[in-house]
Amino acid sequence: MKAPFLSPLQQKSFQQDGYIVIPNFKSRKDINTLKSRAHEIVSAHDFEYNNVFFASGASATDTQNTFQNYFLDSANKIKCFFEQHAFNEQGELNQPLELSINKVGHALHDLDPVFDAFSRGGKLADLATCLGVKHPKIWQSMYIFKQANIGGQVDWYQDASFFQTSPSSVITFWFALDDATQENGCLWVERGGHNSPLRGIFMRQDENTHMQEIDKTPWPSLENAEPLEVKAGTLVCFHGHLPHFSAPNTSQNPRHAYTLHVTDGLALYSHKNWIQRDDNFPVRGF
Ligand SMILES: O=C(O)CCC(=O)C(=O)O
Repeated sequence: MKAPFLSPLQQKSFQQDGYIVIPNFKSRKDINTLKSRAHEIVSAHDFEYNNVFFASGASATDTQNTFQNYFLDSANKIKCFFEQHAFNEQGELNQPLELSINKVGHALHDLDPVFDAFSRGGKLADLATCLGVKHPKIWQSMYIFKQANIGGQVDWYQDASFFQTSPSSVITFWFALDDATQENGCLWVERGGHNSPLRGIFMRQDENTHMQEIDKTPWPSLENAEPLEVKAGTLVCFHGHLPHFSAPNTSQNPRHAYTLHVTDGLALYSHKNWIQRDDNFPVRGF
């Protein structure tokens, strides 16, 4: 019989800590292939929306609505999002386009063959089994650039807020594509924090979304946060209730990462989650 991908000790540490760090999961070649493809996608992207977004005269409400529609429309497509600090006051880019993108999402894994190949395979399927996911369903993918100098902060949150299932089942697969350090904005986690309650639910109602507070448990203090400084090629898997954040990138180096959000098909997927699929575009596993 084939040995499980994770040893019993590793499985236990995932259950205790709420996350696991697996170095050398992806090869340099795999990473370079993904990076090149991301570059091609950004170069070929239609940025008309962003011209609208930053056109002078657009009211804050118009801007917010345009962004909201663009965001919701990206659920099952491939769309690019700018870094918040990419533009000057005139709405012009401060740096070249390819150094201005915050992320690409959210269905790369199903719509692009290169991303599909990176996101699937026996190794990932075996790993998911070891993490307790019996019927993996990949709902979302994001290529996160965390650009040098302008890569923005991601505040504390829990991924189960966005992917509710009953019982809770979402696990995040976070692939480091560059060495991640405290300077370039590595992930920070609260070890064991997956045992804390879910603080909020990201709700979609028609064309509106909001984060509804469901529990007042405060976010961890920095003293209880652990930086995950990892090498390119490392895979970090974490539980949907694990509080995590990433600080701004204040360095000269980008911190690219690729993430998959995966639930168990045996759990009931909420119809309120912002990403939904139907028979024309079914959710698939590894
Ligand atoms: O890579 C980051 O900076 C944050 C990513 C993240 O929190 C996630 O994908 O859940």
